[in-house]
Amino acid sequence: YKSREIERRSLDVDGLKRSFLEWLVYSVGKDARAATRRDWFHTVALAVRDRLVDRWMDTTRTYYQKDAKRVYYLSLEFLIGRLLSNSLANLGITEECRKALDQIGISLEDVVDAEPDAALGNGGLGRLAACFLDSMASEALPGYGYGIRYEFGLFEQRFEHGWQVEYPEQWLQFGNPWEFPRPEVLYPVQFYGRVEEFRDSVGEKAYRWVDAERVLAMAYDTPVVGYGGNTINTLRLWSARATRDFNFGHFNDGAYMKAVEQKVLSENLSRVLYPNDATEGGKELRLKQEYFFTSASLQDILRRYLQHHTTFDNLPDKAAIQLNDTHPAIGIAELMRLLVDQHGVVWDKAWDITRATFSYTNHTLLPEALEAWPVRMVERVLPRHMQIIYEINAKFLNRSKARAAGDNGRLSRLSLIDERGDRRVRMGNLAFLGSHKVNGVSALHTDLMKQTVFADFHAEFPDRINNKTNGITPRRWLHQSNPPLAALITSRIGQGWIKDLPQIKALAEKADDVVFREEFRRAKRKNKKRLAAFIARQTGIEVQVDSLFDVQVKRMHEYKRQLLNILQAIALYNEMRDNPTIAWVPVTKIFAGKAAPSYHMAKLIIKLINDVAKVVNHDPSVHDNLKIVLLPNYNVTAAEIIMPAADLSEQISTAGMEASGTGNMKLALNGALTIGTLDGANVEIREHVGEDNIFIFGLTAEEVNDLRASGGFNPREVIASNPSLKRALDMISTGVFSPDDPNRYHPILQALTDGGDHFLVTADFAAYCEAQEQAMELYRDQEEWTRKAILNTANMGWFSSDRTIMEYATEIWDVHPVKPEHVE
Ligand code: 26Q
Repeated sequence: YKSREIERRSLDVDGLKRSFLEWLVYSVGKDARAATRRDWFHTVALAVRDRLVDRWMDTTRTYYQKDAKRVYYLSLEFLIGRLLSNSLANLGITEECRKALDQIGISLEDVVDAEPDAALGNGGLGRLAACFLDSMASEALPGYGYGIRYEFGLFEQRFEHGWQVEYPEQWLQFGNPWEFPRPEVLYPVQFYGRVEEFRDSVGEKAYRWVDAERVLAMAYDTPVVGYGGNTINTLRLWSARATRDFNFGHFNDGAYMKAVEQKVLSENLSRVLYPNDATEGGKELRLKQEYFFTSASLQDILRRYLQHHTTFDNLPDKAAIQLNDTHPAIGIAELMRLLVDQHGVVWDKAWDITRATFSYTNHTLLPEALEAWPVRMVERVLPRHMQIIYEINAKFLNRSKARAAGDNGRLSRLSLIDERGDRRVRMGNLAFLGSHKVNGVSALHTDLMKQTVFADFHAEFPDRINNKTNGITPRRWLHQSNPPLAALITSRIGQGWIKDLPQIKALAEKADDVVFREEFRRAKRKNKKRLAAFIARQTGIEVQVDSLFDVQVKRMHEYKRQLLNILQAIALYNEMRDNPTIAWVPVTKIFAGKAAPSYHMAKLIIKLINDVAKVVNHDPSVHDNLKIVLLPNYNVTAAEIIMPAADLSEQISTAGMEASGTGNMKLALNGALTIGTLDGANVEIREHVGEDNIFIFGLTAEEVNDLRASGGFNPREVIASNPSLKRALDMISTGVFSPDDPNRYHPILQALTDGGDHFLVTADFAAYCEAQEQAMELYRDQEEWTRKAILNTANMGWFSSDRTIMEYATEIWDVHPVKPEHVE
């Protein structure tokens, strides 16, 4: 046994190779001749997993023995992507693994490519949660992720005749080698039923939730490997299981089949991720998902706490719970219920404990995206929670009344219940009130929170709102995804930057070094070739590697203004055709992103981009100087190929609408120059990279606000006075891009004109085109472009999620690094 254990831990080429061959035969059940790529992926993943387990258990045991304060990151989304190359890189055994596979005649890249992309999230919010897991483990913070183990991740996007079509994403189809099912970690979660009042042992009024339906939450654990492999934390995802209580009692025929059917249906709870990254108004299943995973997580957190404690007085000293948006905000009422109803804590004490334990991150100001559940639904699905919310609200409004004298609107705005129309529970207000800290995700966004959605709460609790500008993990987003640039950087400044990104600043002085610039360009070119091959494989479009790669990759949303980008592409197309003798800078416009399945306008913009691409890409008169590509099925895996290859990063949201953005950071870190508005974290990116190294254009958030307030903006006038914009819109409206259906884009044109152009596409068009021209002009001067690209990479150190997570740790959680004690 001893030698076998050592073999399972061995990190050298020989040990790895022996492990692979053993796993292939005895666990995957194939011999090397019959094994498919997928078999090899499972083989390698299981062998690598062996190398994690000891250190994983050491980490968990150390936290337990020290009774360390833990942070629990509650999120309905974890967009983690593939884990094999991540685990190898963080363990530092990528090359050993490559050699071991080489000796068997297998390519590591092929094996890595056989892993499905774990897409348990929509976009920025879910990917941020994944970056935070990486940073917590790399900073040795005792951090746990809690979420749902969706059977179906975010849908697979295909284009059929240029239209988005959604297919189920079956990432678990062939099994998941990274997860450990924990069938013994099982918690009951209830729904429906009613509340009974009774007198407790000392004659006080008390409540119990009865006649409810029950579902079980079963845990699946995935190890989260920190850089260097010393800390290995846990991501615990819950899966819905039917209770077995239908085995008790007997049924007549019909009732039996109905009962079984009920049980089967209850497992639908964890079936699928909601694909909306903004709003999914009032869907009961979504509310049930939110409560399901929140309740299971809180039960688990309390169970762990009670291993060392007998009262709840010290809960806030041992557990910090972070709410990733309002999606788990029902947890505030649930913790109150668990403390008061289940554990007999008195209300006021329970409230103090709850507030000291929770904190809340807001990710959006869009009014339509703020969760507000109908009171009627909450009453029915979670009757006891509705009572608790009323109680919290009554006590709060009573206290605030004194100070709200003379201002009736203020009290109704502070209320947890929106009384206008059908009554709704404002989850943002609940999250704010139940937390000791509330944060925004960029400096501008945090300021706007104070001025808009939470203005009244900010007046009431002036110390509660704080900023935590987002970040990205340099491990996945530079070290793993950009090997040529990572190697170049390490060759000049060592590898300290991987764990301490601000060290990358040392590259700045190399921006003036011709040789370094040449090498930097060569790395970028390698990445562009890889992306060009990927584009050809995915779309059949051939692009010029030396053209300017102009990249906009993100969810499709009107506020992100892919429409502005494609309109500029049409204008550029026209100029190129009008002036065929000019030596144009060749441009490749690369788009990628999914639209929510019910978001018709976003889907129509996808179709427009595909239609424009078809015309432009086949027009010989532009001499291949312009290509337009819309890549299907954007996900983390595609992002890892796209980010390193970009020259220009499109961050062009209507100012005031993008809370932060994180793709902007990935692109700038990989040496793309940003063209963008002063929105979200773009503002801070400009401050760090310097205004000479970024293309800023357009209205500011304040100007947008004023313009809308004054009502003094007429898009028709703007269009009439800008011939190139007018021409582009006329081409769309006359069916140049949709000869089969000339009226197809009427809704888009309508929104830009009679609709009042809510996202100010026409208002920013001229400024945007000017900034684009500056970018193309600069690109002619490759030395100057490269210099600025290097300065972007060199100045992005602050945007590491390690910095972000340490700010949360010290300023919100009071959680400290705990180094695992490894035992032999
Ligand atoms: C809500 C209710 C019902 C169904 C779905 C949802 C839902 C799901 C996902 C609402 C919002 C989201 C995701 C939001 C999101 O990704 N926001 C982005 O968060 C990033 C990280 O902070 C920011 O960088 C982006 O600016 C912000 O748009």
